[in-house]
Amino acid sequence: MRTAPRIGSGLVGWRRLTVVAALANAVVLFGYGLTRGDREALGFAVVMLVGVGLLRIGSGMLGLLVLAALFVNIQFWMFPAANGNATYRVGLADLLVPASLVAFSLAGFIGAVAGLVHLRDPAAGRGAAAPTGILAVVFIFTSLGLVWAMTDAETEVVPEGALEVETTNVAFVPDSLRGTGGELTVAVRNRDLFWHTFTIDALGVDLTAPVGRLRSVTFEAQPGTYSYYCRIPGHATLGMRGTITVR
Ligand SMILES: [Cu+2]
Repeated sequence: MRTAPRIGSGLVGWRRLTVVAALANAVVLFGYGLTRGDREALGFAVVMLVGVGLLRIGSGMLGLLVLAALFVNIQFWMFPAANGNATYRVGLADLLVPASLVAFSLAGFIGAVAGLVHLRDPAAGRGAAAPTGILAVVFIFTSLGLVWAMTDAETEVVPEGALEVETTNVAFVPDSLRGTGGELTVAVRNRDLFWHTFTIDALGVDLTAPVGRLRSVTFEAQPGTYSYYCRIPGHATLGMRGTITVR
């Protein structure tokens, strides 16, 4: 029997597709995390590699389950961002990074699910896995490319008189805002790879800001001090909170 090329630790078929997709995701996440100083991207890259390591344990079921869950998670957060960024003509990195993560995660998810279905046969998908993976990646890039090509570029500007906040490395900058009572507008620019929200429970404010995008919200506020935070699980705990003082 011919030995398969040693990509993905000598795995073949669906398992190799899963590993190649996970490694491709890890490379993108590490690259983005290191260049932008994005801790969350680095964390995701590490978890991806842990998932690949788990494939070596027993039948590999745990690894396939963990990787399938990670791929779904990335799809869930990245697809709207990739699609939105294709529409809004943001910088190339903010377009290509989410797009490639979505593409690799779709390929990886197919590999992981097929690997789970054929759990007893680790060599399953020997002929089908590579073309399937390539098709998945081509499909995503073609769809997003069409969205990009068929929509007019729109620029996002900070509304007149708005208070500006940036989200960077899972933190609000600045973490304190001042405004005068009545109608207030806050513009939030997301500089991270993951979604954030600008949420003020007391005022019913809940703005979501996708990757690399600017979003603004206008609301009424009586004089007082209000706290704002990001409601994405874990972000407020990591320090994503601030206060707005209204005079
Ligand atoms: Cu957040």
